[in-house]
Amino acid sequence: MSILENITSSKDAIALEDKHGAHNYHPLPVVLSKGEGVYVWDVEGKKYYDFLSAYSAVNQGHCHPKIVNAMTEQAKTLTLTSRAFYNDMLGKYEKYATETFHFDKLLPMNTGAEAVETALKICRKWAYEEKGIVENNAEIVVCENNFHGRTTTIISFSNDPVARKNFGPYTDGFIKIEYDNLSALEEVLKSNTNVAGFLVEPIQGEAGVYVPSEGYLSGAKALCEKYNVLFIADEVQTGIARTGKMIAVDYEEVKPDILILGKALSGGAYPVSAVLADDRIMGVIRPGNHGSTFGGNPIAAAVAIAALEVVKEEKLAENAFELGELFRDELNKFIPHTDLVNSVRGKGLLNAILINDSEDSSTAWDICMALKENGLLAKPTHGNIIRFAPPLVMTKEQLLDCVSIIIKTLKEFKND
Ligand code: IF1
Repeated sequence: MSILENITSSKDAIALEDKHGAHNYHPLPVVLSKGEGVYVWDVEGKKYYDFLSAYSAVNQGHCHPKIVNAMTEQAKTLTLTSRAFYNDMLGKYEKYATETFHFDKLLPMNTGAEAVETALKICRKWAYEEKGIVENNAEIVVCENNFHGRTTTIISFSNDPVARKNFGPYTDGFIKIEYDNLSALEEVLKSNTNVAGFLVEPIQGEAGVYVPSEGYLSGAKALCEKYNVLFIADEVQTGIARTGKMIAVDYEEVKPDILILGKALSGGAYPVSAVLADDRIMGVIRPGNHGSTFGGNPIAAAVAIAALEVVKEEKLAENAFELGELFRDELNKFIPHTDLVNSVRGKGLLNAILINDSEDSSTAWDICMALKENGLLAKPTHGNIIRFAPPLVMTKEQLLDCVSIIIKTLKEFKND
């Protein structure tokens, strides 16, 4: 009998994972077995609004028929060739995506972290071969409280002890500065001629949905141009219409030198990530420099085309913009009437509320548990911040229903 047949309860499923799986997450105690649009169902059949969207990977909604159809049709035809040979889907995807985001070239990868690593490698190689920095001396500027993935190099420049400690020795060549601080960036670019690039999240997601000051991104890009440094935008979480624009840097009309995409590039159906750049930068990559077994596979290509078409056809960026404004307006009307929430912040449908309690309190978690009971799934980021990121296909009525669930839950919450 297949193992799948005897998961009859959430309790069973949790026990299986607990016994057989590495404990690298602490999930909310809910076991999901079905997803459709903005809804997910647990093993017992309870229905929830999904207000996390798998960390902004399911922007197009769960199991979007167009994306699922593209995936299943391709899966029945040709799944993987490796890049040892050409396939008939990759070129189509590369053309569609480079025209969508206005770049000359795309390098296809699978996870966000792989795409970040790819961008770091391209930046360093450009620094040595085009900028003329002495080999092995390139520095890349990053921001405090960044999150760019979990590889050894990426956590080398993290300041989150839980993500970093006991994974050394660490990779050299990174300089950390304060986020949303242009003079700190100018200071380091003025005093260090070995800087190759500046890697930044247009909104810091995991840090707690920190939206930088107006003008920060355009100011940073201008400084990068002034000092011949590559502006590298990590839009893995903020991209693909999540913040109310196709990519978040569009708010300041900034064109990154290197653009990193992932998560909703596939609508959450399949691991697809990508690095985009113009020829003057991507041209440093030659055969044998970089790759991956699954990077650019036919299923990924078919899924990504469909996922991007859905974003355009269903005007998801416009919807995220409007519903985000509505969401923050409604919560800002409520916040003066509660001492549980200090503020709400975000752009489009990437938002978070700040809970009025210490970082190490369980209040944010307890509120998420109460939200779960009331049919809405969300999870705290750091300590006292709860991220709210529903699929972008949400309707106004559904959003207002979610707002009433959140307000009802906060009103009833007993912080004992
Ligand atoms: C976890 C959140 C964290 C990302 C940005 C690259 C990556 C991510 C801006 C790497 C991934 C995920 C990873 C997941 C939790 C989630 C996350 F902010 F989205 F909530 F951790 F910060 N750049 N973010 O946000 O992409 O390799 O995961 O495909 O690792 O716990 P990935």
